[in-house]
Amino acid sequence: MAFEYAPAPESRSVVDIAPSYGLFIDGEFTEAADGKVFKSVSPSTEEVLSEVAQAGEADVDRAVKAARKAFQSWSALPGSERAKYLFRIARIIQERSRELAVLETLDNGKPIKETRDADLPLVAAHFFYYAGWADKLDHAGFGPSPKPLGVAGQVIPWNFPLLMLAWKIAPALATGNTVVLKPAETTPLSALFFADICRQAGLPKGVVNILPGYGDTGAALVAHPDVNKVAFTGSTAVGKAIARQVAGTDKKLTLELGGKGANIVFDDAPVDQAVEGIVGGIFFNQGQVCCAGSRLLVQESIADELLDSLKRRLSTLRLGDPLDKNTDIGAINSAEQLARITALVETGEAEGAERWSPACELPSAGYWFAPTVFTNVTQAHTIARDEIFGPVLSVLTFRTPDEAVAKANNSQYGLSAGIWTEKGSRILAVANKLRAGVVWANTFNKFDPTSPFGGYKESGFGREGGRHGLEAYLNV
Ligand code: TXE
Repeated sequence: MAFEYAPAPESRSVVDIAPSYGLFIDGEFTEAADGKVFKSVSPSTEEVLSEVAQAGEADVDRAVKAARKAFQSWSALPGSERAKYLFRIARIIQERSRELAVLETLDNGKPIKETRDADLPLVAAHFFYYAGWADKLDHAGFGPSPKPLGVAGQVIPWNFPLLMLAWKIAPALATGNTVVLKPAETTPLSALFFADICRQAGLPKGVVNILPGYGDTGAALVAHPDVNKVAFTGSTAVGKAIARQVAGTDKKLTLELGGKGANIVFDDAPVDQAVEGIVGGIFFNQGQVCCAGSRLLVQESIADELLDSLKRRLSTLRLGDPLDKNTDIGAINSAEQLARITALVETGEAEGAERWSPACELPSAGYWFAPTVFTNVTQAHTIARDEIFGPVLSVLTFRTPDEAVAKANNSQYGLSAGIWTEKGSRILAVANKLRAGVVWANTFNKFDPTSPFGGYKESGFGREGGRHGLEAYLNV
């Protein structure tokens, strides 16, 4: 989209970032027992934003004990009372959404346009939605008086820090559980800001505890004997390790893991609309989205025309300062993620796929990757199979609907898919054959708290969102 004017960038002075943050345990910010800290860095500038306490085993134990103690009174509250807290949290998120959007953009690197218009409204919507369930659990179809599980240990990734927190915390609290949550090591700040919102909302102490740290903190939380429920979103490798860790215990588990979504464009699709959907499908959040449409399957007869339009459209995208309201493509979240993307793209070239990017200048500091399209891709190529988790689209072609379905399903993953066609009957026929938890038709990457989200195959199990999302936190 071409812009006719350039409004001033959103200023980082909108939000106060403290030079250091503690762990949030039992309603208080506190140092780690062993005094360890780590730095949170802005991926668009490599500037240190803040120093954050790093939780160790002793802190995990303290937080789980606080959550256990709080569980007694929190779970005994009438649902209507728990709802009031959730509504209050949702309202404060709305009131402070400018601060939160800027903070999230600084810590994550994603464009302010996205945090402002997608992440933050969805975060608030999630708390409103589950607040509405808190006093209706007896009528949710789970039988009489479903009971909360106890203490939920939740581990989240860095691609949607606050939204993943909302997906985990809102249903847990609505159902009467208490929470210990570990944010990702590269994006702890919005979770700590949320801790402050819990205080502002008067949430009883210990109901929500936030423990920044690395993978070992997450592993200690998962291993804690007094955690009743583990909810994880992250890589398939770590998800499998957690499943092994939890096996043989009585902990309930939900896993939301990687994906390799197919965006299927039939020859009768409206090309301009499809191009927008393809761009949003893979370049939203720099492609660091588990349900990204990272494989474009286009019907052979329109492949040339569609690719021409797509390349023209990609040439208009603006990459750069994520705080600039005109920016479409922000920074990659970390040096590690940039290295993973770069390695997979090099593999794609080495295996013979054809690489294309629009002309674009990358800033000298920070972690950046230009939007990239691979053509001449076959199903044997690594870039057609592995999750890249970056702004990289692999294009394959097909001739018949059956071939499209077979190619789309030829994946270890099964999280998302998209279908572009004018024919309603084809949408239904194809959608029913796709082994994916979410199938969009003539749109992509649309989210709603009422809608359950989750995977088939190695994309994980359990559903988050909607009525189904309650089940993961209840004994029914
Ligand atoms: O994931 P990790 P990373 C995919 C994506 C990406 C790759 C690696 O393909 O390129 O994973 O990303 C915590 N026990 N996704 O390394 O390590 C960790 O601290 C408990 C898809 O960032 O899985 C962080 O909080 N916790 C994905 C969280 O797990 C552990 C989103 C995710 O980190 C742990 C992110 C352990 N042993 C990456 N080890 C999606 N589904 O959206 C790490 N963690």
